[in-house]
Parts: sequence; structure tokens; C-alpha cells
Amino acid sequence: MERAYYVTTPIYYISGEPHVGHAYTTIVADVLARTARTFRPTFFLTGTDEHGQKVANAAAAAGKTPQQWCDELVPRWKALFAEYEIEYDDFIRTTEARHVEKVQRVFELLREHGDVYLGKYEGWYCVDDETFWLESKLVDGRCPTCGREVQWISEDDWFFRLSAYRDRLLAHFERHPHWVRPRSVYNEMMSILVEGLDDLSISRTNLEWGIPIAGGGVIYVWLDALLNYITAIGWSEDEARFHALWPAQTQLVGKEIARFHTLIWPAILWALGEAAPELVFAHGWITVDGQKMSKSLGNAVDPFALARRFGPGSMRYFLLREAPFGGDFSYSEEKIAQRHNSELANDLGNLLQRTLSMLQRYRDGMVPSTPASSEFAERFAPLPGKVRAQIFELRFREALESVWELVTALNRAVDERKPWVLHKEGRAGELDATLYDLCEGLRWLAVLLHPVMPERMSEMWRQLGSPGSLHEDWTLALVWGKLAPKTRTSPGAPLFPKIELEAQP
Ligand code: ME8
Repeated sequence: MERAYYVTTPIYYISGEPHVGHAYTTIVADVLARTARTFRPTFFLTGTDEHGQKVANAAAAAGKTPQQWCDELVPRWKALFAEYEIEYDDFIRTTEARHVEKVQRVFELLREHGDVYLGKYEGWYCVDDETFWLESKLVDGRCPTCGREVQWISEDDWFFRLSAYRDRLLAHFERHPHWVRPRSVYNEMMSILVEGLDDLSISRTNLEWGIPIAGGGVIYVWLDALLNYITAIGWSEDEARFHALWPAQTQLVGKEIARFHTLIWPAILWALGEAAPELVFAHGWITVDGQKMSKSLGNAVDPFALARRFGPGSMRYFLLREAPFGGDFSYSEEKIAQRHNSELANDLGNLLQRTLSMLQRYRDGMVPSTPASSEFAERFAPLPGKVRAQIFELRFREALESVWELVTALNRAVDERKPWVLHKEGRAGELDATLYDLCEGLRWLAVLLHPVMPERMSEMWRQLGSPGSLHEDWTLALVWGKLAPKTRTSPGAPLFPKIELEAQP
């Protein structure tokens, strides 16, 4: 089987309703997957992390069994992804039999190979992060990741010999300096490694909501959760399929869970005789007033309301365009509205509308014949390759800036060539050439921006009357002059109607 582009998101705790942060990572994965699908086999996995104390507590507080609670909430998460035009290939739930059975098999294998041993865990536990913490790692007696209170745990647990993998991890980090990005996270993980790794408790004795271990207790939720990336794709079941996908090319996570994905995850994979993923990218946080947006901090924003207000396309565009991917960035409705109005409504939406109305007025709505030459053909020939490379380097903001060079050039062509003057002066050849360039440029934009704003770009494609598919390989689709003369356009409603923000009180 041909090796596929395999991209994953974290699987989300369904301890409540999703927020914009959860949509964010999944949108990024969707943009990668949609771009990859145009030229190679692709697999995009997301899902929900349903076991553990955090979910059990949330269910208990709602007076439901954990299973009932999860079954009721999963449709909300699927609805969120549908709302944001996310096209995953699989959605894994950790309560599904296909996952549970394989996690139990992993545990047995680790036990057989001597990678686990029975010991006593005495220390602290952060329920919100589902993390064990030694006293020495706490900050002012609180969880060093999220700052919340921790609880004391004393129980007999199974331990994974993580410390035995430290040297291999160090060698891996040194040999593959780009396997963890951005650099700041790589450096942070390196310094943890240099300090040393403790063995990891991988079971919970005093908890019922989890995958049972023969002989008692349940599997620690993080071991259970990390394994989703391989249980979903046929590990130990369908070797051909598994090896066509694994190791994953891109695993996207938020920076607060980089440690699990770059120190613990490779060690578990190696213990199973599998390879580490090629890239773990640990991105920054969407912040509100300088703090991470999170449900438990009470500053989470309802992603459904935002999609209704600004449109899913504009939200996707904003999230990718606002900041260099990797860093934190602050969220505000003013910023979303501002980008929507100036970049999408003015630069792009107006360009389409003006072009189609001039075409209607001067050429009966039909694309003129292909000009003998175009200043754009040579200038923008390298653009698709550049944008694609930037997307796979996960430099989304730069990719959108590159696309905007074409948007700007087309707007400038309207201002400089003044089609209405060409029409008035009867310069038909020049008018044809200008209108053709504008339509062809817009067709390119629909293709290039389709992974970012799938529905809006399909609508733009429809208005342009383009036959063919938006899913074609860019190297075939984006040849300047491919737009067929006499294509009949069908102008429609504005793509990005302006949004008025109410005046602040
Ligand atoms: O950690 N900004 O699940 P989780 C950006 N179940 N991204 C954010 C964000 C924010 N403010 N808030 C959340 C878990 N995210 C585990 C993962 S994986 C084997 C198990 C995104 O529900 C970001 O991707 O807490 C973050 O890592 C993830 O949601 C955490 O989701």
C-alpha cells in the first residue's frame, strides 16, 4: 500500500461542551488533510477521550453514568466539527470495543516484555490534566501545568519503565532535531530529558471508569488515550493498513500536552516495536486576557455561536491568519470582524463581485478568449508550489500571505487597467485580456483557499461557473490559462457580507 499522509489531533476529554480551542486544532488538521488529499492518500483522525477521573466526575455531577454522559455528548462534538466544515476520515471514541481490546493487548504485551512492574504510587494527582506529580514538581503546592489543586494518591499501581528509555529518547532528539516543533517546545522537552525521567504509573486502582486490567484496576487514562493513534488504524489487526499509515507524518497537540506526546508516547511505541511519529507539533494557546481559554477557567467561548455570527469560513481563516502557528494569540470578536471585513469582504469578496458584474455588463457573463500572454502567468507560476510547501511546514499565516499577493495583484489590475475605461474607449482586446486574467486569478484563489474555507470557496467556484473539481492536484489545476473561454458565470450573493459590531457600551 502507498504510504499515506496521516495527521492526528488530540482526542478531547468530553467533560463538557467543546470550545473554540478544540475547534482550532481540528481545523488545522483539516486544512492539512484537505491539502494533502489533492495529491496523495490521506488519513485524518480525531476523536474523544472518554475514560478517567475527569470525565467520571463530570458525569457524576450531572447525575449520569459515565457511558450515558459520553453517549450524549459525542454528538455535540461531531456537530461542532460538521459546523466548522471538518472532514475527518475517522472519529475514535476510547470507549469503543475496537480501542478497548487493543489497549488491553498492549498492556499484556508490556507485561510480557517486562516493561511494566507492580509498585506503590504515593504522590499527587491533578484531575484536570489527569497527571501524576511528584511533590518536588509542584508549584506552590499546585499543578505545574494548569495551576489547579492536586489530590493525594496512595495506591498499588503498575509502572511503565519510562526511565529505561531515556537514553534512546535523548539520541532520538539529537538525531531528529525537527521532530518536535516549535523549537521552544523541543528545547523544553530536551531539558526535561537531561534532568532525567521517572517511571510512570500506568494504572489506577481506586477508579472504576477506565479500561479494566486482568487482576484489578483500570488502565491510566493517558496510556489508554495515546494508543488511539494506533488502535484506530489497525495496529495488531491489519498490518498492511497499519504500516501504510504509521508512523504518522503530523501529530498536532497543544503545548500543555507536549510531554505526553514527545517523551512518553515514543517510549510506549518503542516498547511495542513501533516507530515514533515523524513530527509532533505543539501549538500555542488561544488566550483571553492573557489566560488560556479553557472550560474550567470559565473564559471559554461558544464555537457554535461564533460560527453563526461570523461564518465558519471566516473563523477558519481568522484562526490560521491571526498569528504565526505555534505561538499563543489572543482572541477577540473585534479582531475576527476586522479581518472578515477588510481581507475577506473587501479584498476577496468585492473582487469576485466586481469581476462578475463587469463580465455581466461587458461580455454577457461569459469568460472571454484566452489572451496570448498575461503578466500573471509567469509571475504566479511558482505560487501553488510555494503555498503548498508553506502549508506542510505548518506556516499557515505565511501561506495565506502568499495567497494574498495574488489577491492584491488582481485588485491592483482592476485599479490600473480600469476595465470601464477600456470599455468606453472600445479597446476590446485589452478588456478581454483583463477580464480573463481576473476570472482566471479568482479560479486560482478558489483552489488555493479551498482547504481553508471549503464551503465559501465552493460557492466562489460555482459563481465562476468553473467546471471540473476543486479537489484536483494543484499542479494540474493551477496552470494559468486553463480556464475555458465562454465559461458562463453565475453571480450570486456576496461571499462575505460585512459584519457590523455593535458599539461598545
Ligand atoms: O488534553 N487554545 O484533552 P483536552 C488552543 N484528552 N488549543 C486548545 C485550547 C486553547 N485555549 N484549549 C484546548 C486532552 N485546546 C487529552 C488529550 S491525546 C492522546 C489526549 C486544544 O480536551 C489543544 O489541542 O484537554 C489541546 O492540546 C487540546 O485541545 C486539549 O484537549
